[in-house]
Amino acid sequence: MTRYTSLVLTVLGLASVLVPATAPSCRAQSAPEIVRTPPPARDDLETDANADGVPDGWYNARDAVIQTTGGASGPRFIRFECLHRGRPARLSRAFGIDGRETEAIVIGLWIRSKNVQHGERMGEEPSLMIDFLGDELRTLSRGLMGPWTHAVGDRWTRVAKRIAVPPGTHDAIMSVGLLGASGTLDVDGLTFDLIPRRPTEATNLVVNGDFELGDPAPTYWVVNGEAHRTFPGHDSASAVELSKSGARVLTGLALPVDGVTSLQISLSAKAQGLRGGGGAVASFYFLDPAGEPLAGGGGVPAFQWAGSFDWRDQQAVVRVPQGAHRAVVQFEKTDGLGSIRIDDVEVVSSPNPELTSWTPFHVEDDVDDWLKLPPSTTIAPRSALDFSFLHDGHAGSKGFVTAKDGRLQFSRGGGPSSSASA
Ligand SMILES: [Ca+2]
Ligand SMILES: [Ca+2]
Ligand SMILES: [Ca+2]
Repeated sequence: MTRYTSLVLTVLGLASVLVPATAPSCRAQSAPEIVRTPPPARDDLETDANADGVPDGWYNARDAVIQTTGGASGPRFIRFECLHRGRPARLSRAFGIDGRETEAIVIGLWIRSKNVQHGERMGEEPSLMIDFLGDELRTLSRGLMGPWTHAVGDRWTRVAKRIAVPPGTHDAIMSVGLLGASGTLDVDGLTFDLIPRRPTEATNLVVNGDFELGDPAPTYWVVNGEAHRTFPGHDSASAVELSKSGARVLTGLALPVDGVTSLQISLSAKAQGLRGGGGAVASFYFLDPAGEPLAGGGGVPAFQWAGSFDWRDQQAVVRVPQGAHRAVVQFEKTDGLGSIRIDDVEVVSSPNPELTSWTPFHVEDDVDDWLKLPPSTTIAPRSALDFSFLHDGHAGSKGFVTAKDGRLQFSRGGGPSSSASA
């Protein structure tokens, strides 16, 4: 059975759950609207009051067993265990979402996996899918998390994703599990945040500066040299960690910096055993309107870190050079000694943060268009602006590198090589 058919069957099976027995088979125009329960803010999978072996609120369990110790959030969690590829180990949950009021749902969960082998068909991989249903339970769109493969090991890993909700949505059906892969997948501590359909202004030019979004690589960041999200973060679930030599993360600021005098960067950092002479650095790189690095192309340092220290808040102001159009902020570890964790990154224009206030996620172009970098012959190989590691082969054959849905892509289609998204 393909993933698609199995989902259709799931949906059909659910029709009886979602449509009350007394309702006519079609949603009558005059009938009062049925408001279904929204998802809980969090579900730690701790309760099985009716002792049916399935966490309360969930159904459609297959090869899913409640474990009573060792959870990521409270002792209990769900283990999917399956020896045979093609057998869809899973668990499902349905809830109401009013797409007129909710523009997105942020789903977070703790996962870990062992001995995972893909199923024989496409899509038979550990993942989470959520279908948004409109009138007459018609599927309007599907959101996906995962597949969780090599990037997730047998340590609890936090994944979280912002998934757009179509305006006509009434209900959502979610399934999580191995979904056709063999091996073991553990799941705990789900959170559901409904984002209201209301524009919210922000002055922070960094998207996902708190590193809470990631699946598991941090969304909206370019990751290189085995930089990765780590848990816990600074008063939060997640931060980013650089430990190997050459590990770096970078992101383009959401808006152009023409007319901006200076940029103020603030963040929290925690280090362990860094080299004395500055084992890790935070820098800005500035690009002209053609996407070329400004004269010299070198980074403008904001922080240099050395030694060991507990979480501390830091702030610096960096002048925007003449002719700069775009800016990239980058954290890099220059050698293999020690490690550094970074969280709560905020970059605002200085002295007036309001100068570059914007509405994240609302103006499609703001997010999907940033970091469009034309090919350059002047970028030093292996420097921060050398994006060649994103190229699959003939550089430029698929268009410029751009961002879409939080991942880097080529403007003429196709994703970057695995090093960018893994
Ligand atoms: Ca739990
Ligand atoms: Ca139960
Ligand atoms: Ca964080």
